[in-house]
Amino acid sequence: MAGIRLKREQEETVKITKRTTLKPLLFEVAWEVCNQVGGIYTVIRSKVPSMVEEWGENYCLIGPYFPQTASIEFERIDEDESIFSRVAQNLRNQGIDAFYGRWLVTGNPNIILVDFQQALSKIDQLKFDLWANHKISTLNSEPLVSSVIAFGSMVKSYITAFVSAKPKNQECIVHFHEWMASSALLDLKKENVNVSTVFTTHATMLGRYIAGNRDDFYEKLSTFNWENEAKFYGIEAQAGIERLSAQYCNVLTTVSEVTARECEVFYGRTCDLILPNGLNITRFAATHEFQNLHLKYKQKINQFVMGHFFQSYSWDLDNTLYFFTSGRYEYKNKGYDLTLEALKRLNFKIVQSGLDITVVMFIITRNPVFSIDPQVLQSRAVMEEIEETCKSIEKEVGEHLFHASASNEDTTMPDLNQFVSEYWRLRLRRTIQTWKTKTLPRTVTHILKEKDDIVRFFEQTNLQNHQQDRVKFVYHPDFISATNPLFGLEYSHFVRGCHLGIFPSYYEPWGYTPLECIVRGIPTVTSDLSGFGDYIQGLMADHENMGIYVVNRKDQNFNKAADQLAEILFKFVTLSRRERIMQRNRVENISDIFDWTNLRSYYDTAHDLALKKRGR
Ligand code: G6P
Ligand code: 1S3
Repeated sequence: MAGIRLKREQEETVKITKRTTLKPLLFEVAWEVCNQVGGIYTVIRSKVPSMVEEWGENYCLIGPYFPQTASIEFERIDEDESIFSRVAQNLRNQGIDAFYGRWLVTGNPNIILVDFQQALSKIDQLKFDLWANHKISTLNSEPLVSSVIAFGSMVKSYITAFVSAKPKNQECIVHFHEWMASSALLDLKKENVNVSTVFTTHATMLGRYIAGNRDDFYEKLSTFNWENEAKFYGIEAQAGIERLSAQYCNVLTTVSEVTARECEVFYGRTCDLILPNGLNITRFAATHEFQNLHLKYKQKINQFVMGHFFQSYSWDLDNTLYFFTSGRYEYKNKGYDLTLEALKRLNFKIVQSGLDITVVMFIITRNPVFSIDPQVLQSRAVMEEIEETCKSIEKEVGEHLFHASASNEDTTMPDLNQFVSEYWRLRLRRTIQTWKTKTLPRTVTHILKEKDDIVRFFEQTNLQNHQQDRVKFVYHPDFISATNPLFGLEYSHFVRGCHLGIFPSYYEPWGYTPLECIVRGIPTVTSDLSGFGDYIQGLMADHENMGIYVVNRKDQNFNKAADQLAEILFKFVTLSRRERIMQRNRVENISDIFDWTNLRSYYDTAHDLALKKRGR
C-alpha cells in the first residue's frame, strides 16, 4: 500500500511540475503592428524572427485593423484551434471584431487585429470612463486620441477574455509599446486582470513637444512640471495615458538612457530597464558584395544627378560625394537645422581650399506637396532621351565600324564621325539644345504646399545650387520608394549608393537612420543627444575610426556643434577613395552588434522581470 501511495505521490508531483512549468505566453501590443507609421514598426517587425525563435507559438502580436494594410500584410485564419483564434472567435460571436491570423512578415507570427472603428461609435462613453476611472481629460484632443482609446478598449476586451480562457497554470505577459497602445493597460490594472505587464515608451510626448520648441530642453529638464507642460501644449490626454501606463506597469522600459532621464521627470518613476533597438541583419557571405552594391546604386544616383543638374552645368562625377539625411519632418528635433548650417560652412571650406570635390546633399523627408515639380521631371525625361539617342548612335557606329574594319585593306582606324548619319547628328544636337538651360538646378524636387524651414534656409543663405557652390542640395519632400520616378530606387538601395548619412538630432530617443547606414556599410553621423549616439559612445572609444561620427550637442551650443559637424564633413571629403572603401569595410563589420539575436536578451530580461514582479 505504502508503495502504491508513494507512486501516486510521485505521479502527482510530476503532474504538478509539468503544470507549473508551462511556458508563459507573450503578447506585444502596438499601434504600429501591421501599420507602418514610423520607427516602432521597424522595432516590432525586425524583431519578429528573433522573438518567434524564443517564444514559438506562445507569441502573439496585437494591432489595429486597417483594411488596406491588412489586405497586404495579414492572412486572416478563421478555422484555427489555437487559443488565440478561439478567443477571437468568441469575441466575434459577442459582436466584437477581433481577427486572428498570421502577419505576413519574416517569422510569420500569430497576430490579432482589432477593428477599432467599431468601438469609435461609443467613443464618448469610453472618454467619459477614462476621465471617471483615471482622471485623464480628452477635451480638445486630436482625432488620433479617439482612435487609440477605441483600440485600447478592444485590446482590453481581448486580453480579459484570453486570461479567462487560458490554462490557469500558464502565465501571460503583455508588453505595450508607446501610449498609443497602452490605454488598455490602465483598465487591466484597475480590474486586476491577471497578467504581467511591460510598458516601453519610444519617446516621451512631452519631450518631443518641448524639445521641438525650446533650445534649453536638456538644461531645464529637471524643472518641468508635467501637468503644466501637457496643458500648455494641449496634450493632456496623450501625456496622461503615457504617465499612468508608466506608473501602472510591472516593468517600465525605454530605448535609451537619454529618454530614461525624461521618464523620471515626466512619469515620476525610474525606468527598470533600457531596451536598445536592433535590426534583423543578414550579411553577405562575400564581404566585397556590399562594396559592389555601393557602386551599383551610386551609378543610379549619378543618373539622377546628371538629369537634375547637368541641364544647367556639369562637373566630374568621379569626384563627387553623396551625403543624405532622412526621417520624419521635425526640423529641429531631427537636426536638419544643424545639418544645413554645417553644410553651409562646408561649402565655404571647400571653395576656400580649392579642393576639386563636389558634395550633393539629399534631404529625404515628407512634407505636404502638390506634385513633383514638372521642370524636374522634364529635365530627367529629356536626359533619358539623350541617352537613348546616344545608344542608337553607338549601335549605328558599331555596325558600320565592323563592316569597314572587315573590308579594310590596311590597318588604319577609320574616322568614326563618318559613320554617324545626318539624322542622328541632328537629333542629338536638337535634343541637347532643348535640354540646356541657364536657370539654376532646383533645390526642391516637388512643389510644396507651403514654404518650410528648409526652403527658407536655402533662400536666406543663397544656397541655390549656383555653379560655383561645391555643396549642392536636393530636397526631396517625400520618402523614397522603388516606384519613385526620380530615383527608381528603394530607400535601402539609395542608402547604399550614398557615401555618408548625417543625423545630428537634438531630440531622438534612439534613431534608426544611422543604424540603417551601418548595416549597409555606409559611414554615418549621429549626435550624443540621440539614444543611438549615446549608446555607441559607451560601447566603443574608436567609433570615429569605424565610421560613426558623434557630434557633441550635450555640452556645446548650436554654433559650436555646427562647427564640429562642418569639420567632420570636411575631413570626410578629404579622404581618398581607398580610405573611404576601408572605412566602409570597418563600419559594416560592426553591424552584428545590432542584430536582434544579440539584443533580444534585453527583452528576455524585461519579460522575466515582469513575471517576477507580478508574482510578488
Ligand atoms: C566600391 C567598389 C569599388 C569602387 C568604390 C567607389 O568599393 O567595390 O570598385 O571604386 O566602390 O567608391 P566611392 O567611395 O568613390 O564611391
Ligand atoms: C521613435 O520614433 P521617432 O522617429 O518618432 O521610436 C523609434 C523606435 O524606438 C526611435 O528610434 C526614435 O528615436 C523615436 O522617434
